[in-house]
Amino acid sequence: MKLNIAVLPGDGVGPEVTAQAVKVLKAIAMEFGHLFTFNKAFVGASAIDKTGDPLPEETISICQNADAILFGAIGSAKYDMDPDAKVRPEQGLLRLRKSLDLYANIRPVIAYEDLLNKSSLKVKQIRDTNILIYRELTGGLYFGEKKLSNDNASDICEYSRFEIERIAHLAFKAAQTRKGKLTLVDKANALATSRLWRKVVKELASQYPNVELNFMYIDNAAMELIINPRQFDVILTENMFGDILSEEASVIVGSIGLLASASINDKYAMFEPIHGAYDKFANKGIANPIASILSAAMLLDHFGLDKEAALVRQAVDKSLKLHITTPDLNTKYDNITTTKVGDFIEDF
Ligand code: GGG
Repeated sequence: MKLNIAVLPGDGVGPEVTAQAVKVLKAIAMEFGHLFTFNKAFVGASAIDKTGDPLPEETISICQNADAILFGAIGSAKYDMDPDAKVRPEQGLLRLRKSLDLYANIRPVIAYEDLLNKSSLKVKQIRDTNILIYRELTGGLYFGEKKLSNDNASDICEYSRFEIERIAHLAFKAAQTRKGKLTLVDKANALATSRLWRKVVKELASQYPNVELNFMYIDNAAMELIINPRQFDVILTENMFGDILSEEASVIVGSIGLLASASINDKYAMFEPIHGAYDKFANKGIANPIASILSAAMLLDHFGLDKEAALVRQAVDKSLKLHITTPDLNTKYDNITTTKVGDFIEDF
C-alpha cells in the first residue's frame, strides 16, 4: 500500500516521540512491502517562531494532500505564562481540527496486565479495563466565541443536532462491535447543550437496539472512572469533558505517555498521542514514545493494515513486559531513553 503521511511533530517532546513513531512506520513499510512517504510540516509554537502563525497555510495544504496525519504535541510554557498572548500554539491544533472537520476523536484506554501495579489505583479495580472514549472534537467551549477583558470573560458553548448525531452514530457502531454498552457523559442537570446531547442520543438509540445506552453526569463519571473503570465500554462525550476524562483515564493505565488517539471524519484522519508538549521534559530522552507509536498503530488500523498494527502492538506489549520503558513507567532500569524504546519496537 502507498501512503503519503503528513508529519507534524509540533513542540516540546512532540518531535522526539513522533520520530520514534515514524521510525516504526518505516520498519513496518519495509517488512510488509508498503511505500510510506513522510512530509514534515510546522505547527504550534515552532510554527509561530518560524512564520508568526501556529498553523501556516503550507501546513494545512500538506495535511489536505496527505492520506493521514501523524501529529506530535503542541504547547509552550512561554505562552502559558502570558494570558494576554493573542497568538497561542494550541490554536494550531484547534484550527487544524476545525479546518479538516476532524470531529470524532477516539481514545482507547486499556489497562496493560504488565503495568497494573504502576497505576496508583488498586490492581483488582483496574484489571481488564478496556474503554473507548469518543470525544467530540470540533464544537463546544473550545470553539465558541470568546471574550476577554480586564474584568470579564466568556466562552460560548454551542452544539447543533448534526454535530451530535454524526459522532453518536460512530459511538453506537463502535459499541456494537464491543460489549454493546454506550455511556453518554454530560451535565444535563446544568447545561442546555448537555440536554440537547441527551435528547439526540436517546432518539438515535432505537436504531441500535442491541446497544445498552446509559447516561452519567460528568462529575459522577469522573469519580466512577477511578472507582470502577470496568463498568465502561464506550464513552461518548462533548469536547471539554472528553479532554478531561481521557487525561484522568491515564491514571488507570499508569502513564499519560501510553494513551493514543485518532481524530477522523470520512475524508481525513489524524493520529496523535493525547499528551501535550511538556516542554520542560523535552530533549532529555525521558518522554515516553509509546502513545505516539500506538497512534501510528491506529493509523495502520485505519487503512485496514491489521497484521501490521497487531505487530506494532505486540512489540509495545513486549517492551512493557521487559521494562524497556522510559522513567514515567520504569522502576527497574534507569537508562532507557525515548530513542531506546523506539529502537526496541522498531527492531521487534
Ligand atoms: N497531542 C495532543 C496535544 O498536543 N495536546 C495539547 C492541546 O492543546 N490539547 C488540547 C486538546 O486536545 O483539545
